[in-house]
Amino acid sequence: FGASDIKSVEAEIPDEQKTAWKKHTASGFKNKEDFETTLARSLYNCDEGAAYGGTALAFRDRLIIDWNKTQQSHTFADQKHLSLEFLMGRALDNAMLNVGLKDVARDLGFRMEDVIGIERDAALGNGGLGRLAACFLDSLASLDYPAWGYGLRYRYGIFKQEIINGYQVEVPDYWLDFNPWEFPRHDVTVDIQFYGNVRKYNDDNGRQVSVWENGEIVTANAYDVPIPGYNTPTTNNLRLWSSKAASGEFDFQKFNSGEYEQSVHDQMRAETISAVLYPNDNLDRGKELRLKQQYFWCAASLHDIVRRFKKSKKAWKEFPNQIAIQLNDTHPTLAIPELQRILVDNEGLDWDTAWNIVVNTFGYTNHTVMAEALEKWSVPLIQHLLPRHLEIIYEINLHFLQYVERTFPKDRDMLSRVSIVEESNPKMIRMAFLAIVGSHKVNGVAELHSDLIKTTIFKDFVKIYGQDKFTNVTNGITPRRWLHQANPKLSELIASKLGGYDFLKDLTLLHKIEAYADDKQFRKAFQDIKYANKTRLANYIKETTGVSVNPAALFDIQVKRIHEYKRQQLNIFGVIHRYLALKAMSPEERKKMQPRVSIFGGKAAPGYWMAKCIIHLVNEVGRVVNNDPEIGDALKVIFIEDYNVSKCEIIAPASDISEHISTAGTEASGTSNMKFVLNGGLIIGTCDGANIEITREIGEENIFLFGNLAEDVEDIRHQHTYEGVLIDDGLQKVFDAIHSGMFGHSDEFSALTNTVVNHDHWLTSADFEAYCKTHDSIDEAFKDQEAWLHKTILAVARMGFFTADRCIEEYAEMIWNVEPQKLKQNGA
Ligand code: NBY
Repeated sequence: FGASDIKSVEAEIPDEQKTAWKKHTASGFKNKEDFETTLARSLYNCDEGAAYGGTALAFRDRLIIDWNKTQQSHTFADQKHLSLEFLMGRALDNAMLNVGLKDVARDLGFRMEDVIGIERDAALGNGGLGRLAACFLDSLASLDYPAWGYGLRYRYGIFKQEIINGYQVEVPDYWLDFNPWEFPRHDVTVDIQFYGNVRKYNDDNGRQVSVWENGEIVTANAYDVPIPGYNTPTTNNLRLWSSKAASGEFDFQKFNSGEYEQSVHDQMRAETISAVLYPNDNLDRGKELRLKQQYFWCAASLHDIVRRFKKSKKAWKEFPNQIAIQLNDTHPTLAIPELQRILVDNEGLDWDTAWNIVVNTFGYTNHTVMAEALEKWSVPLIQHLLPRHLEIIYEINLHFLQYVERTFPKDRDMLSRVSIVEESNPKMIRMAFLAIVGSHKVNGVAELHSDLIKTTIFKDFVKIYGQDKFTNVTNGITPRRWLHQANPKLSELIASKLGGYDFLKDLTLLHKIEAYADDKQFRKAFQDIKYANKTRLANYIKETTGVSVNPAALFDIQVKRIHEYKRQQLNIFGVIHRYLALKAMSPEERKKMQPRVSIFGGKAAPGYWMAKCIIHLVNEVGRVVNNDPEIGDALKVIFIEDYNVSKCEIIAPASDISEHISTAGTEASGTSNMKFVLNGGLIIGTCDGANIEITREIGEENIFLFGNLAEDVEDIRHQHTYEGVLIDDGLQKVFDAIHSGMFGHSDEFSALTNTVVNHDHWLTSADFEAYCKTHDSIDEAFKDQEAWLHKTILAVARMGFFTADRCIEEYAEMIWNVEPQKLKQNGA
């Protein structure tokens, strides 16, 4: 927190509080002076900001002890998670929960929520992919797996979203002012090379050797973040790399020869590499700086991994038995040619031996089938930035294509279809293909998605490698953060029936609350908790938007990145449809309607025009509807600004219905669907991603599914192309209302309506009627609160499968071949 964020509270602190402070801080600070010097303030002049600082530092010190023990005991064998994104959210609450001292912290005399609320989110990610990485870290530590995460220490995380006059405005997220959760490791640095040239010579044995030289050097500095497991001393490590200009003699020479300005300029150029998180989700932009980030982080991480392995003095062939590296999407794919380069060029292994090690080390997780999101890099760009890697990629491709040719001698087209090098102008490297060729396992993130990758984008690779290389690990979420931390009262209610909190480590135990689905008292308690959570969200909405919403209304929530494939436009068109219907009713009829609050939240990538139009429309509809005296509580439309992890912790427990309505076949899995159901909300969704497995687990009578199926989407798109789009009657009325200027100048939204009329790639019209009807049946169902509660309780009871712990166990068994390593109590 910056000094300016802290309102200094001069008032005397009550005596009990001073005592509590002293008692508590005793675990983290030697004495009052120690505390004061750490925080540079008087103990008796302490506001929430200082309370946060003190508490965080105290808990951090607790973590360090277990962290050191864990790192000493996990010497060399590790899983490594390479992810460009870790969407961690806040750490303090989680640290207190995992260390089991949350109650102690309550003694401090502050409202814990206020103290916790001071912390800024560590928002080093865009959306589901980054959050998944964070949930996996929590599960790995909680299950005692020796594992490290490797990422980039962005100076600016995902931008902060402000809504000004209904439009999204992006504000930089400078989050590092005060971050007690990271430890700079001044002794851990790696020099990373870019550009330069490749020199070849023959060594004494006549073997050709390649040397990559004369490049520009940037230094990677390590910052470590402790990752505490729940109810275990295991504390793993997240290592984030920060870029700095290399500070070798070279720089001093420059400095001494009077090139002071140049040397400062070099410094800034180097620091740019880890400066900012690219804010695109599911879109590949091909910027040079992004490629630099990728190589910088892959190379630093691999260097670190290899350095640790070499200390073990084991033979190279042991490398894949000691180390498993999981690639979170294709962003870390350069790690594949980089490891090959290290083994061949630096360690002198022959190509095939090295390649065998590489393939057995890596696993690749795919998160999308959408063409626009599949990463490609132009050959001239790679040639310029990483000349030796390009040679290696070509050689990998040569060996691969020779194999394909031998195996499928008659299928000449196959070679160009599967080639890692796309023969376009300029030529492009297809990163997903490189990731498949360089990994021993490839997985999708939900059953439908894993099937789709095998039958569409990676079909040929299934022919080449066989079915066994391709597998599925359906995503999950950590119940520690997403149930216990976000919804402590529900967690407590469940614990009261299950005789404790074991379910937080074995979520399948939840099935035991099925027995209470018909229990009057339990239902009442469950309902009261939902109402309290909705009230908390209503208060937050009032504070931040000024709009009053009734907690008794049906809360209908869609929060996620804004994307056409996720179809927030379908939702807002549906809301307009409802508004028009309400307007056409008599006041008596309107009174009979189920009151609703439609809540939206999510960021649009700054360059994604259509997504920004959707945000604008939601805000304009809200402005009109919320101020329409005829409508009152019957409908409210809210856009929650700057949706992020910590806001999700307030939002997820407060839904009656949440929306997961992507065009079938486009949402790889989705994970917020799991969060909402686990917190006692039902969902409206398409047959897409993990919705399908959620339906299988909780029962189709407990979910509202609608819309065309994935297998029919292509045919419908074809129809659109050849016969034009048929606009649904109800949707036409919505478009007419928009065109009439009801929600402001209609030009502002013409892109949104035109795209539906012209090709409707996302099937907004084709699914519209079914969508609206399903919402009508939700209104009906909600009226019978007892039946509704029955459904929600059963749904919660059956969500055990969707814990991230289960994912980690599946990865460990199918892909990494590793076992947990429990710390002995004495820490040995
Ligand atoms: O990953 C999401 C999927 O859309 C979602 O269905 C799935 O549940 C989740 C976890 O598996 N993907 C996602 O969040 N992707 C990104 O955020 C992302 C970020 C950057 C880039 C691509 C995708 N990029 O190319 O820069």
